[in-house]
Amino acid sequence: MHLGLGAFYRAFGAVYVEDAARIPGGDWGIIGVSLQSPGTRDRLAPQDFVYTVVTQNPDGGETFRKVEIVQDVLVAPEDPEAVLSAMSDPAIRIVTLTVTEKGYCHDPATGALNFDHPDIIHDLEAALPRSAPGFLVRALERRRDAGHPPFTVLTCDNLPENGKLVRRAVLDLAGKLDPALSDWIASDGRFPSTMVDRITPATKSEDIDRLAQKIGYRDEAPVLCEPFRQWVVEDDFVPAYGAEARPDLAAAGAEMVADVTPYENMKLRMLNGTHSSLAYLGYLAGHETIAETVADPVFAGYVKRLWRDEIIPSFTAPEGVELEAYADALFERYSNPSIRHRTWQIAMDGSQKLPQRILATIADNLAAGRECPGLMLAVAGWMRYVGGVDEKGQPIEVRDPLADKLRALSDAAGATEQKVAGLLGVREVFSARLAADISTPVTAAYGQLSALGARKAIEDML
Ligand code: CS2
Repeated sequence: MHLGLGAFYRAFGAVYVEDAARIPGGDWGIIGVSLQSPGTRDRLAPQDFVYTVVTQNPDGGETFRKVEIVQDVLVAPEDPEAVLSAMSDPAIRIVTLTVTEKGYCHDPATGALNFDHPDIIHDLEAALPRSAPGFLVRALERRRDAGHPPFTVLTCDNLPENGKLVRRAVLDLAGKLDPALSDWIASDGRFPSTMVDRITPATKSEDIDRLAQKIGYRDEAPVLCEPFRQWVVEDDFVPAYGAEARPDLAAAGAEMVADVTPYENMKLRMLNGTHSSLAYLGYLAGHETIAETVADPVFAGYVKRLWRDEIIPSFTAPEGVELEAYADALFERYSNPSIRHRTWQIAMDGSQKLPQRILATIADNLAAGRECPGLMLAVAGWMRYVGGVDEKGQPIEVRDPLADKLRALSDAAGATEQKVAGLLGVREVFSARLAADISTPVTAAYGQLSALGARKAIEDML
Protein backbone atom coordinates (compact mmCIF):
# COMPACT_ATOMS: atom_id res chain seq x y z
CA MET A 1 0.00 0.00 0.00
CA HIS A 2 1.11 3.52 -0.59
CA LEU A 3 -0.05 6.47 1.50
CA GLY A 4 -0.07 9.79 -0.37
CA LEU A 5 -0.32 8.80 -4.03
CA GLY A 6 0.95 12.05 -5.54
CA ALA A 7 2.89 12.65 -8.74
CA PHE A 8 6.26 11.91 -7.17
CA TYR A 9 5.54 8.35 -6.09
CA ARG A 10 3.72 7.58 -9.32
CA ALA A 11 6.76 8.69 -11.33
CA PHE A 12 9.20 7.04 -8.95
CA GLY A 13 8.46 4.18 -6.53
CA ALA A 14 5.63 2.79 -8.63
CA VAL A 15 8.01 2.45 -11.58
CA TYR A 16 10.56 0.51 -9.50
CA VAL A 17 7.87 -1.72 -7.99
CA GLU A 18 6.43 -2.40 -11.43
CA ASP A 19 9.84 -3.31 -12.80
CA ALA A 20 10.41 -5.61 -9.83
CA ALA A 21 6.97 -7.18 -10.28
CA ARG A 22 7.86 -8.11 -13.87
CA ILE A 23 10.78 -10.22 -12.71
CA PRO A 24 9.78 -13.91 -12.48
CA GLY A 25 8.28 -14.54 -9.05
CA GLY A 26 7.61 -10.85 -8.54
CA ASP A 27 3.98 -11.01 -7.52
CA TRP A 28 3.43 -7.45 -6.34
CA GLY A 29 0.90 -4.67 -6.78
CA ILE A 30 0.12 -1.31 -5.21
CA ILE A 31 -3.04 -0.04 -3.55
CA GLY A 32 -2.84 3.73 -3.29
CA VAL A 33 -4.36 5.85 -0.54
CA SER A 34 -5.10 9.56 -0.72
CA LEU A 35 -5.11 10.99 2.77
CA GLN A 36 -6.73 14.24 1.71
CA SER A 37 -8.68 14.72 -1.50
CA PRO A 38 -10.33 12.40 -4.03
CA GLY A 39 -8.76 14.12 -7.08
CA THR A 40 -6.18 11.44 -7.96
CA ARG A 41 -8.69 8.60 -7.48
CA ASP A 42 -11.28 10.43 -9.58
CA ARG A 43 -8.86 10.87 -12.45
CA LEU A 44 -7.35 7.38 -12.25
CA ALA A 45 -10.42 5.22 -11.62
CA PRO A 46 -12.06 5.74 -15.06
CA GLN A 47 -8.79 4.66 -16.69
CA ASP A 48 -8.41 1.55 -14.49
CA PHE A 49 -5.63 3.23 -12.49
CA VAL A 50 -3.31 3.08 -15.51
CA TYR A 51 -1.35 6.26 -16.21
CA THR A 52 1.54 7.51 -18.31
CA VAL A 53 4.96 8.48 -17.02
CA VAL A 54 6.39 11.11 -19.35
CA THR A 55 10.16 11.42 -19.21
CA GLN A 56 11.32 14.80 -20.45
CA ASN A 57 14.78 14.91 -21.99
CA PRO A 58 16.94 18.03 -22.19
CA ASP A 59 16.76 17.99 -26.02
CA GLY A 60 12.97 18.38 -25.86
CA GLY A 61 12.30 14.72 -26.64
CA GLU A 62 9.88 12.77 -24.45
CA THR A 63 9.43 9.07 -23.76
CA PHE A 64 6.19 7.53 -22.55
CA ARG A 65 5.59 4.58 -20.33
CA LYS A 66 2.24 3.19 -19.23
CA VAL A 67 2.32 2.17 -15.58
CA GLU A 68 -0.20 -0.53 -14.65
CA ILE A 69 0.90 -1.55 -11.15
CA VAL A 70 -1.74 0.45 -9.23
CA GLN A 71 -4.77 -1.72 -8.50
CA ASP A 72 -6.98 0.65 -6.59
CA VAL A 73 -6.99 4.04 -4.89
CA LEU A 74 -8.78 4.57 -1.57
CA VAL A 75 -9.67 8.01 -0.25
CA ALA A 76 -9.12 8.06 3.50
CA PRO A 77 -11.49 10.90 4.51
CA GLU A 78 -14.34 9.23 2.58
CA ASP A 79 -13.85 5.80 4.13
CA PRO A 80 -11.12 5.45 6.73
CA GLU A 81 -12.43 2.00 7.66
CA ALA A 82 -11.74 0.72 4.12
CA VAL A 83 -8.17 1.99 4.39
CA LEU A 84 -7.61 0.39 7.78
CA SER A 85 -9.05 -2.94 6.76
CA ALA A 86 -6.93 -3.01 3.60
CA MET A 87 -3.81 -2.18 5.64
CA SER A 88 -4.64 -4.98 8.07
CA ASP A 89 -4.67 -7.63 5.33
CA PRO A 90 -1.57 -9.80 5.83
CA ALA A 91 -1.11 -9.85 2.03
CA ILE A 92 0.08 -6.26 2.48
CA ARG A 93 3.77 -6.58 3.25
CA ILE A 94 4.90 -2.98 2.90
CA VAL A 95 3.34 0.42 3.46
CA THR A 96 5.28 3.07 1.56
CA LEU A 97 4.66 6.76 2.20
CA THR A 98 5.00 10.10 0.46
CA VAL A 99 2.94 12.31 2.71
CA THR A 100 5.39 15.26 2.55
CA GLU A 101 7.30 16.64 5.50
CA LYS A 102 4.22 17.94 7.30
CA GLY A 103 2.40 14.61 7.00
CA TYR A 104 4.43 13.09 9.84
CA CYS A 105 2.93 15.58 12.32
CA HIS A 106 6.29 16.01 13.96
CA ASP A 107 8.14 19.03 15.22
CA PRO A 108 10.66 19.75 12.41
CA ALA A 109 13.24 21.23 14.78
CA THR A 110 13.35 18.17 17.08
CA GLY A 111 11.79 15.24 15.18
CA ALA A 112 9.39 14.37 18.03
CA LEU A 113 5.70 13.73 17.34
CA ASN A 114 3.68 16.88 17.95
CA PHE A 115 0.96 15.93 20.40
CA ASP A 116 -0.65 19.35 19.92
CA HIS A 117 -1.23 18.66 16.23
CA PRO A 118 -5.02 18.66 15.65
CA ASP A 119 -4.89 15.38 13.69
CA ILE A 120 -2.90 13.68 16.44
CA ILE A 121 -5.31 14.96 19.10
CA HIS A 122 -8.09 13.49 16.97
CA ASP A 123 -6.30 10.18 16.41
CA LEU A 124 -5.70 9.66 20.10
CA GLU A 125 -9.42 9.81 20.73
CA ALA A 126 -11.07 8.33 17.66
CA ALA A 127 -10.89 4.74 16.41
CA LEU A 128 -10.75 5.88 12.78
CA PRO A 129 -7.68 8.02 12.21
CA ARG A 130 -6.86 11.01 10.01
CA SER A 131 -3.08 11.29 10.09
CA ALA A 132 -0.47 9.03 8.47
CA PRO A 133 0.98 8.02 11.88
CA GLY A 134 -2.61 7.33 13.02
CA PHE A 135 -3.31 4.96 10.12
CA LEU A 136 -0.02 3.15 10.63
CA VAL A 137 -0.62 2.67 14.35
CA ARG A 138 -4.26 1.57 14.10
CA ALA A 139 -3.51 -0.84 11.26
CA LEU A 140 -0.57 -2.31 13.13
CA GLU A 141 -2.80 -2.69 16.19
CA ARG A 142 -5.31 -4.71 14.13
CA ARG A 143 -2.57 -6.90 12.73
CA ARG A 144 -1.22 -7.61 16.17
CA ASP A 145 -4.69 -8.40 17.50
CA ALA A 146 -5.27 -10.78 14.56
CA GLY A 147 -1.91 -12.49 15.08
CA HIS A 148 -0.39 -11.23 11.81
CA PRO A 149 3.14 -9.86 11.44
CA PRO A 150 3.48 -6.09 11.01
CA PHE A 151 4.11 -4.56 7.59
CA THR A 152 7.38 -2.83 6.82
CA VAL A 153 7.00 0.97 6.87
CA LEU A 154 9.03 2.40 4.00
CA THR A 155 8.96 6.18 3.92
CA CYS A 156 9.96 7.96 0.70
CA ASP A 157 9.88 11.53 1.97
CA ASN A 158 12.85 13.89 1.90
CA LEU A 159 13.63 13.86 5.59
CA PRO A 160 16.88 12.97 7.34
CA GLU A 161 16.88 9.45 8.78
CA ASN A 162 13.34 9.21 7.51
CA GLY A 163 12.91 5.64 8.74
CA LYS A 164 13.88 6.61 12.29
CA LEU A 165 11.62 9.64 12.09
CA VAL A 166 8.51 7.70 11.10
CA ARG A 167 9.38 4.97 13.61
CA ARG A 168 9.53 7.56 16.36
CA ALA A 169 6.20 9.08 15.31
CA VAL A 170 4.56 5.64 15.27
CA LEU A 171 6.05 4.54 18.61
CA ASP A 172 5.22 7.89 20.27
CA LEU A 173 1.60 7.60 19.20
CA ALA A 174 1.28 3.88 19.92
CA GLY A 175 2.91 4.40 23.32
CA LYS A 176 0.15 6.83 24.33
CA LEU A 177 -2.57 4.41 23.21
CA ASP A 178 -1.14 1.12 24.42
CA PRO A 179 2.44 0.67 25.61
CA ALA A 180 2.34 -3.07 24.80
CA LEU A 181 1.50 -2.22 21.19
CA SER A 182 4.43 0.15 21.04
CA ASP A 183 6.71 -2.61 22.38
CA TRP A 184 5.45 -5.09 19.77
CA ILE A 185 5.99 -2.61 16.94
CA ALA A 186 9.45 -1.75 18.26
CA SER A 187 10.50 -5.40 18.30
CA ASP A 188 8.74 -6.88 15.24
CA GLY A 189 8.27 -3.85 12.96
CA ARG A 190 10.83 -2.46 10.54
CA PHE A 191 11.30 1.10 9.33
CA PRO A 192 14.12 1.20 6.80
CA SER A 193 15.36 4.64 5.78
CA THR A 194 15.51 5.56 2.11
CA MET A 195 16.96 8.21 -0.14
CA VAL A 196 14.66 9.01 -3.05
CA ASP A 197 15.45 11.20 -6.03
CA ARG A 198 13.61 12.14 -9.18
CA ILE A 199 12.59 15.66 -10.16
CA THR A 200 8.85 15.61 -10.82
CA PRO A 201 7.22 18.96 -11.65
CA ALA A 202 3.45 19.25 -11.18
CA THR A 203 1.34 18.33 -14.23
CA LYS A 204 -0.70 21.22 -15.63
CA SER A 205 -3.90 21.00 -17.65
CA GLU A 206 -2.06 22.19 -20.76
CA ASP A 207 0.29 19.20 -20.38
CA ILE A 208 -2.72 16.87 -20.46
CA ASP A 209 -4.00 18.44 -23.70
CA ARG A 210 -0.57 18.48 -25.30
CA LEU A 211 0.08 14.83 -24.43
CA ALA A 212 -3.30 13.71 -25.74
CA GLN A 213 -2.26 15.10 -29.13
CA LYS A 214 1.12 13.51 -28.97
CA ILE A 215 0.40 10.01 -27.65
CA GLY A 216 -2.96 9.48 -29.30
CA TYR A 217 -4.98 8.74 -26.14
CA ARG A 218 -6.22 11.01 -23.42
CA ASP A 219 -4.66 10.38 -20.00
CA GLU A 220 -6.21 12.56 -17.28
CA ALA A 221 -3.44 11.76 -14.80
CA PRO A 222 -0.06 11.66 -16.51
CA VAL A 223 3.07 12.44 -14.50
CA LEU A 224 6.08 14.33 -15.82
CA CYS A 225 9.65 13.71 -14.73
CA GLU A 226 13.31 13.94 -15.60
CA PRO A 227 15.21 10.90 -16.95
CA PHE A 228 17.33 10.54 -13.77
CA ARG A 229 16.20 8.43 -10.84
CA GLN A 230 17.94 7.05 -7.77
CA TRP A 231 16.57 5.03 -4.88
CA VAL A 232 18.83 3.97 -2.03
CA VAL A 233 17.09 1.67 0.45
CA GLU A 234 18.20 0.18 3.75
CA ASP A 235 17.76 -3.55 3.41
CA ASP A 236 15.87 -4.09 6.64
CA PHE A 237 12.37 -5.48 6.08
CA VAL A 238 10.04 -7.39 8.43
CA PRO A 239 11.86 -10.68 8.98
CA ALA A 240 8.67 -12.70 9.55
CA TYR A 241 8.03 -12.61 5.78
CA GLY A 242 11.43 -14.00 4.87
CA ALA A 243 12.34 -13.70 1.20
CA GLU A 244 8.84 -12.43 0.43
CA ALA A 245 9.19 -9.35 2.57
CA ARG A 246 9.93 -7.11 -0.41
CA PRO A 247 10.06 -6.91 -4.19
CA ASP A 248 13.46 -7.39 -5.77
CA LEU A 249 14.13 -3.67 -5.79
CA ALA A 250 17.82 -4.16 -6.55
CA ALA A 251 16.94 -5.94 -9.80
CA ALA A 252 14.79 -2.91 -10.61
CA GLY A 253 17.76 -0.59 -10.16
CA ALA A 254 17.54 0.45 -6.49
CA GLU A 255 20.67 0.41 -4.36
CA MET A 256 20.23 -1.74 -1.26
CA VAL A 257 22.57 -0.62 1.54
CA ALA A 258 23.09 -1.13 5.26
CA ASP A 259 23.05 2.58 6.15
CA VAL A 260 21.45 5.22 4.00
CA THR A 261 22.53 8.23 6.11
CA PRO A 262 25.46 9.40 3.94
CA TYR A 263 23.27 9.27 0.81
CA GLU A 264 20.49 11.16 2.56
CA ASN A 265 22.87 13.87 3.72
CA MET A 266 24.24 14.22 0.24
CA LYS A 267 20.85 14.42 -1.43
CA LEU A 268 19.09 16.60 1.15
CA ARG A 269 21.93 19.08 1.40
CA MET A 270 23.18 19.17 -2.18
CA LEU A 271 19.92 18.79 -4.09
CA ASN A 272 17.09 19.86 -1.82
CA GLY A 273 19.19 22.50 -0.02
CA THR A 274 20.08 24.27 -3.25
CA HIS A 275 16.61 23.69 -4.67
CA SER A 276 15.09 25.62 -1.77
CA SER A 277 17.78 28.33 -1.89
CA LEU A 278 17.21 28.82 -5.62
CA ALA A 279 13.44 28.66 -5.14
CA TYR A 280 13.21 31.57 -2.64
CA LEU A 281 15.85 33.78 -4.16
CA GLY A 282 14.93 32.88 -7.73
CA TYR A 283 11.26 33.57 -7.09
CA LEU A 284 12.09 36.94 -5.53
CA ALA A 285 14.21 37.79 -8.59
CA GLY A 286 11.25 36.99 -10.86
CA HIS A 287 12.33 33.56 -12.15
CA GLU A 288 9.52 31.13 -12.73
CA THR A 289 11.36 27.81 -12.94
CA ILE A 290 14.58 26.27 -11.70
CA ALA A 291 15.89 25.91 -15.26
CA GLU A 292 15.26 29.62 -15.83
CA THR A 293 16.94 30.48 -12.53
CA VAL A 294 20.17 28.58 -13.24
CA ALA A 295 20.26 29.93 -16.81
CA ASP A 296 20.84 33.31 -15.14
CA PRO A 297 24.65 33.48 -14.71
CA VAL A 298 24.39 35.14 -11.31
CA PHE A 299 22.33 32.23 -9.96
CA ALA A 300 24.53 29.68 -11.72
CA GLY A 301 27.52 31.20 -9.91
CA TYR A 302 25.54 31.21 -6.67
CA VAL A 303 24.56 27.55 -6.73
CA LYS A 304 28.07 26.42 -7.69
CA ARG A 305 29.50 28.46 -4.88
CA LEU A 306 27.01 26.94 -2.42
CA TRP A 307 28.09 23.43 -3.42
CA ARG A 308 31.79 24.08 -3.42
CA ASP A 309 32.28 26.29 -0.37
CA GLU A 310 29.32 25.70 1.90
CA ILE A 311 27.70 22.32 1.30
CA ILE A 312 30.34 19.82 0.20
CA PRO A 313 32.64 20.67 3.16
CA SER A 314 29.75 20.10 5.61
CA PHE A 315 29.34 16.31 5.44
CA THR A 316 31.07 13.02 4.66
CA ALA A 317 30.47 11.62 1.18
CA PRO A 318 29.03 8.15 0.71
CA GLU A 319 31.77 5.69 -0.08
CA GLY A 320 32.91 5.85 -3.68
CA VAL A 321 30.89 8.96 -4.53
CA GLU A 322 32.70 11.95 -6.00
CA LEU A 323 30.80 14.99 -4.71
CA GLU A 324 32.13 17.43 -7.32
CA ALA A 325 30.85 15.12 -10.05
CA TYR A 326 27.54 14.81 -8.21
CA ALA A 327 27.28 18.62 -8.15
CA ASP A 328 28.05 18.84 -11.87
CA ALA A 329 25.35 16.28 -12.59
CA LEU A 330 22.87 18.26 -10.44
CA PHE A 331 23.63 21.39 -12.40
CA GLU A 332 22.89 19.54 -15.65
CA ARG A 333 19.63 18.22 -14.20
CA TYR A 334 18.56 21.70 -13.03
CA SER A 335 19.38 23.12 -16.46
CA ASN A 336 17.06 20.67 -18.29
CA PRO A 337 14.85 23.18 -20.13
CA SER A 338 12.10 20.61 -20.74
CA ILE A 339 11.45 20.36 -17.00
CA ARG A 340 9.29 23.29 -15.94
CA HIS A 341 9.75 22.95 -12.19
CA ARG A 342 8.33 26.09 -10.67
CA THR A 343 10.24 27.94 -7.97
CA TRP A 344 6.84 28.50 -6.34
CA GLN A 345 6.24 24.74 -6.12
CA ILE A 346 9.56 24.11 -4.38
CA ALA A 347 9.08 27.14 -2.11
CA MET A 348 6.02 25.46 -0.57
CA ASP A 349 6.16 24.29 3.07
CA GLY A 350 9.49 25.97 3.77
CA SER A 351 8.97 25.83 7.53
CA GLN A 352 9.03 22.04 7.26
CA LYS A 353 11.95 21.91 4.83
CA LEU A 354 14.45 24.48 6.06
CA PRO A 355 15.85 22.58 9.07
CA GLN A 356 17.11 19.51 7.20
CA ARG A 357 17.84 21.19 3.88
CA ILE A 358 19.68 24.33 4.97
CA LEU A 359 19.89 24.84 8.73
CA ALA A 360 21.69 21.58 9.50
CA THR A 361 24.35 22.51 6.95
CA ILE A 362 24.71 25.96 8.47
CA ALA A 363 25.03 24.50 11.98
CA ASP A 364 27.76 22.08 10.86
CA ASN A 365 29.66 24.88 9.11
CA LEU A 366 29.48 27.16 12.12
CA ALA A 367 30.66 24.37 14.41
CA ALA A 368 33.68 23.95 12.13
CA GLY A 369 34.33 27.70 12.09
CA ARG A 370 33.32 28.18 8.43
CA GLU A 371 31.21 31.10 7.30
CA CYS A 372 28.33 30.43 4.94
CA PRO A 373 27.11 33.70 3.45
CA GLY A 374 25.27 31.98 0.60
CA LEU A 375 23.10 29.90 2.91
CA MET A 376 22.47 32.90 5.18
CA LEU A 377 21.15 34.67 2.11
CA ALA A 378 18.88 31.68 1.43
CA VAL A 379 17.45 31.85 4.97
CA ALA A 380 16.89 35.59 4.55
CA GLY A 381 15.30 34.84 1.15
CA TRP A 382 12.84 32.50 2.85
CA MET A 383 12.06 35.26 5.39
CA ARG A 384 11.38 37.75 2.61
CA TYR A 385 9.27 35.17 0.79
CA VAL A 386 7.05 34.33 3.76
CA GLY A 387 6.52 38.07 4.25
CA GLY A 388 4.17 37.57 1.30
CA VAL A 389 5.18 40.47 -0.99
CA ASP A 390 7.62 40.13 -3.88
CA GLU A 391 10.22 42.63 -5.07
CA LYS A 392 7.70 44.31 -7.36
CA GLY A 393 5.21 44.75 -4.54
CA GLN A 394 3.00 41.90 -5.79
CA PRO A 395 1.45 39.45 -3.31
CA ILE A 396 3.03 35.99 -3.04
CA GLU A 397 0.71 33.03 -2.50
CA VAL A 398 2.63 31.45 0.37
CA ARG A 399 1.71 27.79 0.99
CA ASP A 400 2.95 26.61 4.35
CA PRO A 401 1.28 25.12 7.41
CA LEU A 402 2.70 28.08 9.38
CA ALA A 403 1.92 30.67 6.67
CA ASP A 404 -0.43 32.78 8.82
CA LYS A 405 1.88 32.84 11.78
CA LEU A 406 4.93 33.71 9.64
CA ARG A 407 3.08 36.45 7.82
CA ALA A 408 1.80 37.93 11.08
CA LEU A 409 5.30 37.96 12.57
CA SER A 410 6.69 39.64 9.49
CA ASP A 411 3.88 42.22 9.36
CA ALA A 412 4.00 43.04 13.07
CA ALA A 413 7.64 44.05 12.99
CA GLY A 414 8.88 47.30 11.58
CA ALA A 415 12.58 47.35 10.94
CA THR A 416 14.66 44.53 9.47
CA GLU A 417 16.13 43.65 12.89
CA GLN A 418 12.70 43.04 14.40
CA LYS A 419 11.42 41.07 11.43
CA VAL A 420 14.40 38.76 11.46
CA ALA A 421 14.30 38.42 15.26
CA GLY A 422 10.58 37.60 15.14
CA LEU A 423 11.05 34.90 12.51
CA LEU A 424 14.12 33.45 14.21
CA GLY A 425 11.89 33.05 17.26
CA VAL A 426 9.77 30.42 15.48
CA ARG A 427 10.90 27.38 17.45
CA GLU A 428 9.30 24.91 15.04
CA VAL A 429 12.04 25.95 12.61
CA PHE A 430 15.02 27.40 14.51
CA SER A 431 16.45 26.10 17.76
CA ALA A 432 17.24 28.85 20.28
CA ARG A 433 20.93 28.16 19.86
CA LEU A 434 20.98 28.33 16.08
CA ALA A 435 18.78 31.44 16.12
CA ALA A 436 21.36 33.19 18.31
CA ASP A 437 24.25 32.00 16.16
CA ILE A 438 22.84 33.18 12.84
CA SER A 439 21.05 36.33 13.92
CA THR A 440 23.77 38.77 12.82
CA PRO A 441 24.54 37.34 9.35
CA VAL A 442 20.88 36.68 8.52
CA THR A 443 19.92 40.20 9.56
CA ALA A 444 22.64 41.58 7.31
CA ALA A 445 21.55 39.32 4.43
CA TYR A 446 17.92 40.38 4.88
CA GLY A 447 19.01 44.02 4.75
CA GLN A 448 20.88 43.37 1.51
CA LEU A 449 17.87 41.64 -0.04
CA SER A 450 15.57 44.54 0.89
CA ALA A 451 17.99 47.17 -0.33
CA LEU A 452 19.26 45.55 -3.52
CA GLY A 453 16.87 42.78 -4.51
CA ALA A 454 17.85 39.11 -4.64
CA ARG A 455 19.84 39.14 -7.86
CA LYS A 456 22.02 42.09 -6.96
CA ALA A 457 22.46 40.88 -3.38
CA ILE A 458 23.80 37.58 -4.69
CA GLU A 459 26.05 39.34 -7.16
CA ASP A 460 27.44 41.47 -4.32
CA MET A 461 28.05 38.44 -2.16
CA LEU A 462 29.82 36.58 -4.96
C1 CS2 B 1 11.92 19.69 -4.30
C2 CS2 B 1 11.88 18.16 -4.33
O1 CS2 B 1 9.68 20.37 -4.13
C3 CS2 B 1 10.76 20.30 -3.55
O2 CS2 B 1 10.91 20.75 -2.43
O3 CS2 B 1 13.13 20.09 -3.74
O4 CS2 B 1 10.63 17.68 -4.53
C4 CS2 B 1 12.85 17.59 -5.36
O5 CS2 B 1 12.46 17.89 -6.67
C5 CS2 B 1 12.99 16.10 -5.21
O6 CS2 B 1 13.36 15.79 -3.91
C6 CS2 B 1 14.00 15.54 -6.21
O7 CS2 B 1 14.27 14.24 -5.90
